[in-house]
Amino acid sequence: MRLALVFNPFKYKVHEENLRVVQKYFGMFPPLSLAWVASIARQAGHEVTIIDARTLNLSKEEVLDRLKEFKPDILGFMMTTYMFVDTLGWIRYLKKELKIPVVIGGYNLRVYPKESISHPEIDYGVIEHALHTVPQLFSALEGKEKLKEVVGLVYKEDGEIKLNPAQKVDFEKFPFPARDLLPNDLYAEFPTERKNFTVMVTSLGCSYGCGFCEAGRTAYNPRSPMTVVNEIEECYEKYSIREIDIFDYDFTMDKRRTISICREIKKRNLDIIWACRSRVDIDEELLKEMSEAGCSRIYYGIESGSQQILDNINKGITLKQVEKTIQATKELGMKALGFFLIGAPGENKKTVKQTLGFAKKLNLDYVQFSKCLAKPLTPLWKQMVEETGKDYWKDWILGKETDQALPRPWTKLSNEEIDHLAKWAYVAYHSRLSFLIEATLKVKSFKEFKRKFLGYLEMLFSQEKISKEDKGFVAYHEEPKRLNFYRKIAKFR
Ligand code: B12
Repeated sequence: MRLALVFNPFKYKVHEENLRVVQKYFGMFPPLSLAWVASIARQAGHEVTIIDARTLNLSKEEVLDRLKEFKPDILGFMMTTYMFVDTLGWIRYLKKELKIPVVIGGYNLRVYPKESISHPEIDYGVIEHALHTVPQLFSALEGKEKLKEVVGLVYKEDGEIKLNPAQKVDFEKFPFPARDLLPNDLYAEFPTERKNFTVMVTSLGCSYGCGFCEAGRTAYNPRSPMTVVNEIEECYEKYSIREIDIFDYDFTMDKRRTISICREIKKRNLDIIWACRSRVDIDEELLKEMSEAGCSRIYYGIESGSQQILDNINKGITLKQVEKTIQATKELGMKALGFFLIGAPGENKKTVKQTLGFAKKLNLDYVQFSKCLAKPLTPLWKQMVEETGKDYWKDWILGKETDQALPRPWTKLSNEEIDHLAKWAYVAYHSRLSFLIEATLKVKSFKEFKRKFLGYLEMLFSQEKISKEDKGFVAYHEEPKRLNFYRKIAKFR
């Protein structure tokens, strides 16, 4: 079979947790989920292409031209809950033109499998991982198996939507993502220092139970240190990658595994810098190993400067732990980023002030103030659905709901106040003279300076007062020249 995977651009949403300007400058990331699907399908003997229309800034028509050239038998898309409608628009257009089956997968399928494929343009849905499902589905489409035997599939038969439950997978068994199908030199994120840049995932799941997170209490499924470093080495050798952001929910969850990975990176002498996400309850021994292995940034889930709020969201950390870990991180020469929530359960103006004050005291290199949201599968969402009897996200997937800011019954702050406070926190944090001087001195290239300076100006002068729809939204691209080159090649190929 010939499979074409399309990663479509997505617009800013009013219901988003980030402010528009933050979303715009976030970065250009590789469509990693699709790269996993591609390598799994290839391993099973199929031909695959990935069209990263978001990064290449391709229109629907341009993607259609490329698809006509590739001549796929089946089209595939990755679905998140929030961008479902954008992707559905692309599916509608391409399906109408190409008239071939469409398969979707991605996180949203875990939450709303049947609703997701209820749209007539979508034929199949992979509920969880592609590892067993995709090879089996393709074999069924080739007439070698029956659809009812394909594990983890949701499909249509005799006018009915049928669901075959998924099987557990061993993440260790996944092949490396097919980065050879991606324009690796176009990717970057806001704090990137080196090129080429990529993202990696080395473990699935998280055993903690934070109230705002959908990954809470899901089975921890790590890849072995050797496999992780083999993938890093492949990135280094084959794709000239020199910076990696590890997107695991909590990369330091298993201290021994993390230390083994660090030691293996050092042993292989890979001149690579990397970033990861971590809880703050880790120790100096681990931080030292990470710093020696090239870790240059750690993104910490700090969430709040109020102990009461931390307890309300079941974070299981103390403000003292935060201070100690951030100080140790910085002393070891790594940059520290803090993720904060605005509008968490019990939040008021005073606790937001405490959060901003705490962030300033920590003097973090980067901060992100996200608006707390009842995301599907989170405890906050479960509570909201139970109390109101209404599931906004389900209706959104079914096309019955518009994009809107959702109620936050757990705080007395209004949505407008939360928008305003998030914006105020960003401006106040970044406008300190000491921060501006320090940040400028740490900048390593003109490109990095330009990106950060433009982002700062936009944050100051063109942020909307409250979040609103933005139909003309385009994500920031720091490589317009190279992008044009790729687009030209695409045209003449
Ligand atoms: C890397 C990443 C990104 C990258 C790349 C996205 C991509 N398409 O690969 C970037 C930064 C671009 C990104 C963007 C966004 N992301 Co993201 N992302 C991730 C992250 C950290 C890792 C994905 C990954 O590789 N996981 C490991 C692989 C093995 O698992 P997987 O992704 O689930 O993929 C498997 C299956 O789902 C399935 N599958 C997935 N897609 C497809 C497609 C087909 C055709 C098939 C057959 C199967 C299939 O097979 C895969 C292999 O087994 C996850 C969190 C996580 N740790 O998983 C969030 C996550 C998926 N992202 C999320 C969100 C919200 C977003 C954004 C909306 C954020 C934003 N505001 O911009 C956008 C939307 C992008 C879009 N087009 O919809 C949410 C989704 C929640 C939800 N309910 O839908 C997650 C779970 C993070 C979170 N905790 O909030 N993301």
